[in-house]
Amino acid sequence: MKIKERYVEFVNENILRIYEKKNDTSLFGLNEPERNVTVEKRPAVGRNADGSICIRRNGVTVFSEKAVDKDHAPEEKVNFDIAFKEGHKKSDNRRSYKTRIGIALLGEEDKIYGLGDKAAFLNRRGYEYVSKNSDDPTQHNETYRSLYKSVNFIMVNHDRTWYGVFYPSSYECTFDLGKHDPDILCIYSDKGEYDYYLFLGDSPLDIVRAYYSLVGPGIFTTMKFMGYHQSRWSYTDAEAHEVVRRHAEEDLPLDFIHFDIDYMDGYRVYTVNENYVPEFKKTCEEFKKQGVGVITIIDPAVKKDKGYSVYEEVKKIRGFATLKGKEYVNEVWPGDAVYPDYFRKDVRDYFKNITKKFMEKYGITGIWGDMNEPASFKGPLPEDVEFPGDERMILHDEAHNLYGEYMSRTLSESFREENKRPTVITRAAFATTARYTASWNGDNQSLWDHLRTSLPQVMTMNLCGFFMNGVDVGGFGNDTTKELLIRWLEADIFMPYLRNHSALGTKRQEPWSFGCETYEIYKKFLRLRYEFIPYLYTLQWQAYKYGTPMFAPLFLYYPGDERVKEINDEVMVGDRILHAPVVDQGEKRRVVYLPEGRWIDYFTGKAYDGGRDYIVDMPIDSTGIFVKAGAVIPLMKGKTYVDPKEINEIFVYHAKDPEDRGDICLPFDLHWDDGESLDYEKGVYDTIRIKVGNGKAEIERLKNDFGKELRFTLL
Ligand code: MIG
Repeated sequence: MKIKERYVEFVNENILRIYEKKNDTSLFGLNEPERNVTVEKRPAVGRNADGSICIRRNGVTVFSEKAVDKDHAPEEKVNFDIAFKEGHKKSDNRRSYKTRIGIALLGEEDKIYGLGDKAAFLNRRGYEYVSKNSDDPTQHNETYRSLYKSVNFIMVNHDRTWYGVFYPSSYECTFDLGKHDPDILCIYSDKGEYDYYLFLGDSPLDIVRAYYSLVGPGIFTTMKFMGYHQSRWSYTDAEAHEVVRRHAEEDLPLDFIHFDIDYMDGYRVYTVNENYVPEFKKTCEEFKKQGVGVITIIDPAVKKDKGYSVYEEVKKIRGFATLKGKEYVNEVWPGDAVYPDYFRKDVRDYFKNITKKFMEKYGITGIWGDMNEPASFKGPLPEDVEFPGDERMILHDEAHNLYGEYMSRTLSESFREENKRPTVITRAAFATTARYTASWNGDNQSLWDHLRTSLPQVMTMNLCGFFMNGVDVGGFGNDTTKELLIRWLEADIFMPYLRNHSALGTKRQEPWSFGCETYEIYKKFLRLRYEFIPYLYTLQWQAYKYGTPMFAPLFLYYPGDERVKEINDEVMVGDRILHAPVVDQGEKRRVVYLPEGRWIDYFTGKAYDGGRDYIVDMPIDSTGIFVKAGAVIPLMKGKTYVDPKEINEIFVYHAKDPEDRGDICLPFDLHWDDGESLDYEKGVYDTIRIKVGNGKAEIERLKNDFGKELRFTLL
C-alpha cells in the first residue's frame, strides 16, 4: 500500500511526533517540552517495506506501524438501549474512517494499558473503545466502549520494552486494541488527522512521565480535599445536619458534605431551593465551624426560563450554543435547557464570577461539576451545534470531548483568582483536563464487580495523569449491602479522592446504615485514612510535580516482573505501600502476591519474603497493607478533619524488619505547605527528609521556605 508523506519530529529523546498532517490542538494546548535531543541519543527511525515507520532503540525494534486498509474498520455498534430515556441513540451504520493509524503488536503477550476511565481491567488488549464522552448509566464493564472521559493515551508493553501513544484530537476516535486483528492496534478517526505522539523510555514510569510533560501539570488540591467526603442524591438540610452531627458525636472523620441537584430551585443552576435547604448560609457556616466544607453540584446546562437571571444575562451576550444561528435547546434536569459556550472568554468570565458570588453568598467550599459530557435527555446534540468561540467557530463534534474541560477550567478560575486551590470535581474530561480539576468516575453501581473495577480504573486514571480521582464508594446505583460497603471502603481507603455517594431511591449507605459492627469497622478505616494523610498529601505533591502516579499498578515499580502485569486487585500507594484488599463476596482470606524484597504487614508487623504468593487471612474488619521493609511513613493522629494549621506533630512509622539488625531505612521526603493557597507555585513549601536511626526519627530540612514547625515522634 502506498503511504503518503509521513513525518517524524523529535520533540525530545523520549517524545516523537509522527504525522501526515498535524491535528489542531489549539483548543486544549499541549505543553512544549524542552527540545533537547542530541543526535547520539536519538532512537533510530526506519521505514518498513510498505513505507510505514518503525523505531529501534538500543538495537531493538520497539515500535512498528502497520498499514491498515479500509476494510479493517470496525463497525459502529452501540450495545445499550436501557438508556434511551437519557437520549442515547442506537447507531449501527458501518463507517469508513478517514484516518487509520495501525501499530503492530509485536508479541502475543503484549499488554495495552491506558485510556482513562474505561472499565474494567488494566490490560485492554482485545477490546475496542470509543473516545466520545458519554453519560450512559448502563452497567460499566469491559465491553462498554465509551465512558465519561476521553483520554487518548495508551501504553504498550512488549517483553521488556514499553512505549506510549497519545492521539491529540478531541474529535471522536476509536481504539481497536487487537479486537479485529489480534496483531494490530488501530486508532481510527473520521475527523482527526494522521498524527500522534510516541513516547519512548526504559520503563513504564519514563513513559508516563513523558506523557505528563505534554499534558500536565495536574491539579494540586488542598490538603483538606484528601479527607473523607459524604454524599447522597440528595441530602435535605435535616439529613445533612444529621450526617455532620453523627460524625462529630462519634469522632468519625469527615471533611466534606455534598449537596446534589435538589438543593437548587427547579434545577436552575446557581439558585437555592429554600424549602429543601432553608437557611443554607447558616448551615454552611455551622458546618464550617465543625471543620466540614460544603460542596454543591452544578450542571452546565441552564434552564430556558424567562426572567431567570442566569438565562437572561448569558442570553444578552449571546453566550449559549446555537444551531444554524438559533439558540439550541435540549432537555436536562430543569426541562428545556441551553448550553453555555465556555469556549468564549466572556462567557467563562460570567460563570467564573457567578460561581465566586454564589460560593461567597452561602459559604460554599467547592463545586462538583456533573452532566458535562454534555448530557442531554432528548438525544445527543447534533454534530453541527455551534459554539462560536473566541477565534473561530467550533462545532459540537470538536467541542464535545472538551466541554467538561472548559467547564472545569471556568470553575477552577473562580478559585485561582483568589489565590485558592480549586476544590472542583468533574465527571467528563479530555486528556488535558486534570490541569483544572479533580474527577470521579460517574455512575457505578453497588456491585462486587464495580468494587473490583474501582482499583484498575483509578490506577489507570493515575497512569494518564489524573491523580486526584476516585469512584463512588459503596456504589452509586442499586442497593449496597453491609459486606459490600465495608469491603468497598477498605479497598478504596487509599484512593486519592474518597467519597461515599449513592443514588436517589437506593438503600442508604452512610457509615451507620448497617448497625454497630459496620459503624465500628467504618470508623477504624476512616481513621486509618486520616492517619495516612501526610503521606498521601506528599504523594499528591510528587504526582503533581513529577508525574509519578500515587495510586499505581504494581508493574510501574516492578516492570521486570511478569507476574504483576495483570494484577488488578493490588495497588501500589506510592513506592512503598502495597495494598491488597478483599474484593469478593464472602471471602475471609485472599491470595496476595508480593514482589521482590521484604514486606512488613502494617497491622501485625509480620515480615514476608517477596517474589511469591501468600494466602493471608482477612476477616471482615481487615485488609492487606504491606510496607516495604525499612520504609518510613509520616502519619498524623487523632484528627477528624484536616486543617493543616492544627497539625503540629508527625508520627513516624518505620516498617522494621524483625530479622534486620542493621536498621535498614528507606527515608521519606515529606512535603509540607499551607495546604490551601497557590503559594506552592512560588516555591513556598518545605521538604523534610525523615530518616530513622538510633531509635529515633532524624530530620533534615531540604527546603524550608514555608517554615512549618513540626514535631516528629517515632512510633
Ligand atoms: O442524571 O445529580 O453522576 O453522581 O448524583 C443523573 C444527580 C445526574 C449523575 C451523577 C450523580 C448524581 C446525579 N447525576
